[in-house]
Amino acid sequence: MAGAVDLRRADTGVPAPVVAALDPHAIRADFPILSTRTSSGHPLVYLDSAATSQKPRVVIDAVDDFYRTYNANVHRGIYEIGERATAAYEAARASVARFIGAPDPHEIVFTRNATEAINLVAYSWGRRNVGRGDAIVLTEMEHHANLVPWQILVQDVDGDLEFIPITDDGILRLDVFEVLLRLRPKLVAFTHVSNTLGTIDPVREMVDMAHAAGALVLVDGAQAVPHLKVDVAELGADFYVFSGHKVLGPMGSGALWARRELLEAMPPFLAGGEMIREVHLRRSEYNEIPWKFEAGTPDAAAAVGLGAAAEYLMAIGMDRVRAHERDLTAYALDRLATVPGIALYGPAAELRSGVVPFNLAGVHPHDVAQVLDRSGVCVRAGHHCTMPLHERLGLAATARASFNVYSTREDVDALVDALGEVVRIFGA
Ligand code: 7TS
Repeated sequence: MAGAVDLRRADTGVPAPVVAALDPHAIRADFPILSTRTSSGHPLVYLDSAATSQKPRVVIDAVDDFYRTYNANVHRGIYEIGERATAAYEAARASVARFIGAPDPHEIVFTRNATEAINLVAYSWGRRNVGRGDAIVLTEMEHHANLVPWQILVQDVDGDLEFIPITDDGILRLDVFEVLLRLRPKLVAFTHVSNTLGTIDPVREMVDMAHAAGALVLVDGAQAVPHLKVDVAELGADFYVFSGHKVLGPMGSGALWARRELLEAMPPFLAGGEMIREVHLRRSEYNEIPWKFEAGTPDAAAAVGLGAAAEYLMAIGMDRVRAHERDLTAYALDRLATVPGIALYGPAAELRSGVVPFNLAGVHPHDVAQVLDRSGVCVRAGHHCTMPLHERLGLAATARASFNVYSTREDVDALVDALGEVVRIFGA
């Protein structure tokens, strides 16, 4: 298959773990949904965590407790529950800051998701700093959320987009990146982890290269924060974004981290209440960061839930999460390689996060997903919001299994068994 790499020959050996092993079976007990059954009576085998993660009880309880015992708007109620809501919202910001190594909680802006965070930067920073003829460098593996906002920006300001290509096994071509940097781009924006191939990109190295060429760097951490220990100070990027719902948090929660000087210099993105200090009929003075970027009533309950998710994962330890997922991914690559007619895409287990895209010869991925669903196995099928990457690999679509801290070898075994059923039905 053009552009595809058959991983059956790849070395999927896993280095000896350097951290105490994590027991996903014990962890599963924290996730109520994982002990449910589908309407066909099968236990739920959830292998679509790259789309959204399941939620542990501490997160569900944090949201529930917000609404049951102290629901009030934040930053305005001069009464007990209003002050409690504000304190919980700001405590969640501090938890998120610690979780991703941000030196100052005021550098964390709550957003609805990664998409909104990227749009915030594209509209606010982008329209001030990118002009006619200026280049922005992206990669061929970006999610549409880290592509379309930049397309709109360069269309508006008459700038240019350039793309770092990938190798056939989904690794960024840093030799080409080096050449693209000679264009002196204003911004380099790339994903920390590919949502389709699982490739873990060398952020620190790319940040150093970009900074040496005078570019700022935005990292899309939507698929990294749930699976790796992320320390934005160590990575050295200028902007880092992620979605709360992929990292065990509620839907509608997410964050932008940026260096204080950048946030202070940026104009507001959305305007209205909350983001102002003083308003007159013809002009206003804006609030301090981060509230300058949080116009209107925020989803405070979701933010509180995200704070609980961050605390939960810090208690487990992200090194252990990574070790578990690396081990499980190696196991999945080995087991899936035994399915007749399967093609696996992406790099070897040690270079990827817990994402395994595949195709069965002669079967459309939507049909694969539908038959798997009959056995309670949830995978995503389609282009996973990476149409240019699929085009690059010469694929119309793929099926994708993706893991999280609660995923087990039994989940992988159930997937492999159900794929056997697909092969029987379609004679692949
Ligand atoms: N960036 C990456 C790398 C992503 O994987 C996603 C969502 C986004 C940005 C956007 O996140 P949102 O929360 O703002 O929508 N990725 C996927 C996926 O792989 N399957 O469903 C959503």
